[in-house]
Amino acid sequence: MASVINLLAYLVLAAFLSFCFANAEIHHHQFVVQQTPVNRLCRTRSIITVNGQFPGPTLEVRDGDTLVINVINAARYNITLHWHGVRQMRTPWADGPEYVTQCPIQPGASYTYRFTIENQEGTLWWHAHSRWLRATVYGALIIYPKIGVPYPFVKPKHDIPILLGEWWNRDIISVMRQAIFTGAAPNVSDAYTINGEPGDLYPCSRKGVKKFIVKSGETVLLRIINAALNQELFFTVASHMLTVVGNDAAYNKPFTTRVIMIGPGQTTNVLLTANQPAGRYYMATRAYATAQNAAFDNTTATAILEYDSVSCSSKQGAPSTKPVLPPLPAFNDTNTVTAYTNQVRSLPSKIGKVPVHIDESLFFTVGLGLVNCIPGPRCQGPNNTRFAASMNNVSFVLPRRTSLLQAYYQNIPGVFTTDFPPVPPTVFDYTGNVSRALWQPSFGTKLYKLKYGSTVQIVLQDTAIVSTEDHPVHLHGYHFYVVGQGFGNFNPGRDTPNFNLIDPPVRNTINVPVGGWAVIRFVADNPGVWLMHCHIDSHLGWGFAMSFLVENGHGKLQTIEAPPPDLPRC
Ligand SMILES: *[C@@H]1O[C@H](CO)[C@@H](O)[C@H](O)[C@H]1NC(C)=O
Ligand SMILES: *[C@@H]1O[C@H](CO)[C@@H](O)[C@H](O)[C@H]1NC(C)=O
Ligand SMILES: *[C@@H]1O[C@H](CO)[C@@H](O)[C@H](O)[C@H]1NC(C)=O
Ligand SMILES: *[C@@H]1O[C@H](CO)[C@@H](O)[C@H](O)[C@H]1NC(C)=O
Ligand SMILES: *[C@@H]1O[C@H](CO)[C@@H](O)[C@H](O)[C@H]1NC(C)=O
Ligand SMILES: *[C@@H]1O[C@H](CO)[C@@H](O)[C@H](O)[C@H]1NC(C)=O
Ligand SMILES: *[C@@H]1O[C@H](CO)[C@@H](O)[C@H](O)[C@H]1NC(C)=O
Ligand SMILES: [Cu+2]
Repeated sequence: MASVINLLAYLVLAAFLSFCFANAEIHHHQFVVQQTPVNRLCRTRSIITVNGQFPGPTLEVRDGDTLVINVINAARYNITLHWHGVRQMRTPWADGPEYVTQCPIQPGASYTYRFTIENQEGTLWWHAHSRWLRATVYGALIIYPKIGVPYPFVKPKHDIPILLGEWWNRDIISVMRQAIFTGAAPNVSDAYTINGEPGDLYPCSRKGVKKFIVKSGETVLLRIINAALNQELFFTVASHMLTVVGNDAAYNKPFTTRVIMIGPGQTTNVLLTANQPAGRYYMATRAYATAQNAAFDNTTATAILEYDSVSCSSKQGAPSTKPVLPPLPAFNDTNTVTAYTNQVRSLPSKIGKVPVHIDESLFFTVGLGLVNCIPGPRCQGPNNTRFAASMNNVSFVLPRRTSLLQAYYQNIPGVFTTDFPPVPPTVFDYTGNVSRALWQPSFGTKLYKLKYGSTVQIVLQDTAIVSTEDHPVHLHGYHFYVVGQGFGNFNPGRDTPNFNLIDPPVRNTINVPVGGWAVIRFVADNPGVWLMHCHIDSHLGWGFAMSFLVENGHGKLQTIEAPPPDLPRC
């Protein structure tokens, strides 16, 4: 009898396993990084692309699938690719940030990224993680639910990926090099783009304007990705309400809004129902800029949402109607941003358990700094300085000899230290009038070590050094719960009791409010070296980063996999 039951149990288990694995697919792709001529804003210039496409190829997978992406570098720059928001459980070798988890893929070389999507659904994206190359090297990564698993909302008729970007008339590496040379802020972009096109409010852009066709009455899913290099953005669609259903590959309780704000690195999934009179409506995006006295690109990119009945009649010779331009908030409208942000609540049934007991309580100040220098061409920051940025006053310096992960895995000494401070080295009025004596950060390659499985809370506190500013802070290898947010200095006595432990947003990139703070929690259940940084690339270049070193736990499932044989060498 017992053996019959055992046999039955075995058969059920076998059927279950084969059901699970039969559904998981392995997707092979070849990504050739190359120079590609494109024409924008009345001029042709050669940009770096993947497979000649701008934006790059869209990857479409299901939860549980494996991606095998062979990257061939046929361009003249070092490059790496990052799969933004993918947890990379035990596969930190495939994460991508240059000199953090790998050495760059040099011109003529190749590397194969191999990773599995584990328990993630929604919109993510991929981009270069090597100097500023992500300005043009990026694409969408769409993760559908497993076969038979429904969305927690009405199934959209189709998906429209919307990639917001930034365009420079000059070669992006020259823009970066000039900023590195002078120490001043980099030149701002010349245009924003929607799926690679600036839209018809810019010169010479009418022909390329992106058009998205919808049928009257249908509901579509816009998968909005902010791929801009240095700019947080507002996004809206004329006359249509947006129903927000997901952020950074996590579902939220649906709510409607006219406008969203999205930081670089973030994604927002919104449902849009074509319930307006048949016509043509602009989608528009422009800056949310919070730094004081800082230049920003004040232009507006557009694309067109077009009802199909209008497309048909214009094909038959009827004059096409001029699209309606929607209003957008003022560039510094933080009230609108706060009201929007406060509406985001996750779907508790989809997010697992929010950590309540905290093992590691960390407090990181984040923001800019200035380094004094001798007046001259390399000292063009404000009042004889060069710009810097830091977390807990440490401006992050990347190693050059090898990557942090390789140094850790192979026990190479002298590449990093593990003394990143858990709290600010100096306590001061972070968002007040900060003494000039505190503005110059220290420099180092400091990691913070976490035990496998520890529960972590980080208070991210903006500072007023140089200027307060809204910073999109991204953590690699994890998503986290955003349990609180506010303005001014974080006050544990006042603010902790107000934490949301019921339905906090789940994200991989959090906009730390201008002159304020955000508190995140996560469980350190993914061993490896994981970069945390501002997703504004100019701030990252100035040192706004740190890394966690998460130790292995017990057994194979809690241990980093061996490095792939083709891992690039420095
Ligand atoms: C940056 O802008 C300045 C002023 O407009 C211009 O002179 C310079 O050539 C620009 N540099 C680059 C690299 O675009
Ligand atoms: C930005 O441009 C708009 C017009 O598009 C203008 O009204 C506004 O004053 C500009 N703002 C800044 C700060 O330049
Ligand atoms: C936004 O900027 C305008 C100047 O363009 C200024 O008059 C206004 O006070 C600013 N608003 C906020 C909330 O900072
Ligand atoms: C630079 O100096 C001027 C004049 O002293 C001052 O008004 C300004 O605030 C200073 N800027 C910075 C960023 O320190
Ligand atoms: C900020 O503090 C400095 C001295 O540390 C003082 O000279 C300055 O007036 C203060 N500024 C404001 C706006 O309070
Ligand atoms: C950062 O460190 C530098 C160098 O030790 C020091 O001069 C500065 O006051 C520190 N600033 C803060 C905010 O801790
Ligand atoms: C490209 O990467 C190699 C290996 O790390 C390095 O030696 C070289 O300096 C890099 N080139 C540039 C331009 O950064
Ligand atoms: Cu930043």
